[in-house]
Amino acid sequence: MKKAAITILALFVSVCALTQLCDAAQMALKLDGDIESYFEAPDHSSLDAGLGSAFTVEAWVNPATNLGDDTHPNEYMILNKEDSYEISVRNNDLATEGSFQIAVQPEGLSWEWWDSGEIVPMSKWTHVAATWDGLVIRTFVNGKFLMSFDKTGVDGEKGVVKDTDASFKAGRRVRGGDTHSIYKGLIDEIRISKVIRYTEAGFPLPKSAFTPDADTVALYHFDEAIGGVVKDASTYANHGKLIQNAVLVPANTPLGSGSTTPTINANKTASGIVITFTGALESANDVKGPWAAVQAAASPLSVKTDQPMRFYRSRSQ
Ligand SMILES: [Ca+2]
Ligand SMILES: [Ca+2]
Repeated sequence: MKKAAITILALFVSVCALTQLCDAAQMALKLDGDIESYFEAPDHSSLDAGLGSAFTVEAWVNPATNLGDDTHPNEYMILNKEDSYEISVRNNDLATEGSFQIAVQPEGLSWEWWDSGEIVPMSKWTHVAATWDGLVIRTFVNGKFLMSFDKTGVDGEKGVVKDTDASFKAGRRVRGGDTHSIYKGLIDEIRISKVIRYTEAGFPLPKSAFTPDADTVALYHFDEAIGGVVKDASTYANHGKLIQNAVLVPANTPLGSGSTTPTINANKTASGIVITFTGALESANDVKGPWAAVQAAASPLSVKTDQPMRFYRSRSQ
């Protein structure tokens, strides 16, 4: 039976490898609300000055809480470029669920929060977005236009985003002390664009991950971190880091039109193993391959142990 045990182990190893190579699982940024953990990318002109007078900021969020408490007197930060722009789940009353809000700081003026009036519910995925065209902020929750606010530059002229050296953060800001604004829950698919993507007509909810275009200055899928680095999918390479306990976890972000991660499992029987799988089954003599499709394989597949060791993996179809 030793041979069977080795086969089972190899099976699991190859499943993990395949998940990374072929079928990036849907993952999201998870923050537990501790004061040291967040996501951060260095300042770059594309994230503030380069936006000029037009941007769209958006993300999928799934807050673990949206109620204020003693350490969260008013807001849970989704993303923040301090003194330039930020969006949050925010309220001014400890007994009231937070709503989607945005602050913009044009050159020469000060911060100001604007409340879309729409609650961002707990334990549920919600798409939030806001645009600014130098004159007016527009807010959207789940594709629905909510409110607009006049936010011009100095003297009512078209404003430009203030340029600072602050890093870009998801999950917290720096202003207001250590515990200020720490987000608790999941954040996914953050996109910053140097263009107005949405109008007051509203828009259909994105059903898959975004593909970067020429106007995308940052796009974080949060599906993979290598050495704690989450890559920016845009051409601007605003890669960021998971700080302290910030992690990526498997998530059910509703971006499901992509390929489904296949599953494979094995159980010992008296004469060998039974492989159950979804997707297409492949096998190889060596874990490095070459891999070949197992012809006419249907799940569950019985494999006897009185034959040379083989490795099995499943691939999405
Ligand atoms: Ca993701
Ligand atoms: Ca800057």
